[in-house]
Amino acid sequence: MIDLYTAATPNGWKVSIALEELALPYQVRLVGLGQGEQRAPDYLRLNPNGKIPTIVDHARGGFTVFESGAILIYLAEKTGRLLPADPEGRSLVLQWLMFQMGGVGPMMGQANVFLRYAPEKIPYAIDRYQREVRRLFEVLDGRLAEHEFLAGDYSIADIANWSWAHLFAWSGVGIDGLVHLSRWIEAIAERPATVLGKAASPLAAAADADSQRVATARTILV
Ligand SMILES: N[C@@H](CCC(=O)N[C@@H](CS)C(=O)NCC(=O)O)C(=O)O
Repeated sequence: MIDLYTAATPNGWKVSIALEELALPYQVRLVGLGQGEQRAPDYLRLNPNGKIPTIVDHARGGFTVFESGAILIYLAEKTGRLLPADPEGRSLVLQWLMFQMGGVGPMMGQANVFLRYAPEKIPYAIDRYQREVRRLFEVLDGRLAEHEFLAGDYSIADIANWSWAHLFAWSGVGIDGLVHLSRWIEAIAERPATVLGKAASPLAAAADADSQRVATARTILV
C-alpha cells in the first residue's frame, strides 16, 4: 500500500493519475494547504520542502518520495510501465517530463498567481507569464503534430504535462489554433485513470463541477 499525501492541485493529480494508470493500491491523505498543514513538523519530516505531493511506500519499508517528477519516475520504475527501459526511450520521456517540471508547471503557476491572487494587478508580470505559457503550449503542439503522445507510448511525461496543460483557462491562456494540443488534452481527459485520479482528491471534482466552488479551491491552485 502507498500513502499519497496530496491536495486538489495539478502536482497532486499527476501522482493520483499515475497510480490509477498503474493500478497500484493507494490511500489518499489529504493535506489542507489552506490550513498550512504542509508546514506541520510531522509533514516536513516526509517532505522537507513543505509541498504536496509526497508518497510513502509501505511495501518498501515506508520509503518516502517527494517532488512530483521523482515520484512519477519511482512509480514507473517500480512497475516497469510508463517509462521505457531502453536509454533513448527513457531519455525522451525524461526530457518531456523535465520540460513540464521546469517550464509548464512553474510558468503556469506564476501566471495563476499574478492573474488571480496578487494583491496588486501587475500587467507586465501577467503578460510575461501568460506569453511564456502560450509559447510552451506551442512547443507541445509542435511535438504533438508529429506524435500521438509526447515521448513514444503514453508515459509519465504525458501525465505530468496534461495535469497542468488542461487547466489552460485557469491561467487565462488560450489554446486557439493549437489543434494537436487540444486533441491530446481531450484524449487524455477521457482515459478512465485520468478521471479516477482527478476525483481522488475531492476538491478536484468540485472544481470541475461548479465554478462557484472553484473559488474554494483557488487558494491552492497555484
Ligand atoms: N516541485 C514540487 C512543487 C510542488 C508544489 O508546488 N505543490 C503545491 C501544490 S501544486 C503546494 O504544495 N503548495 C503549497 C504551498 O506552497 O504552501 C513538485 O513538483 O512536487
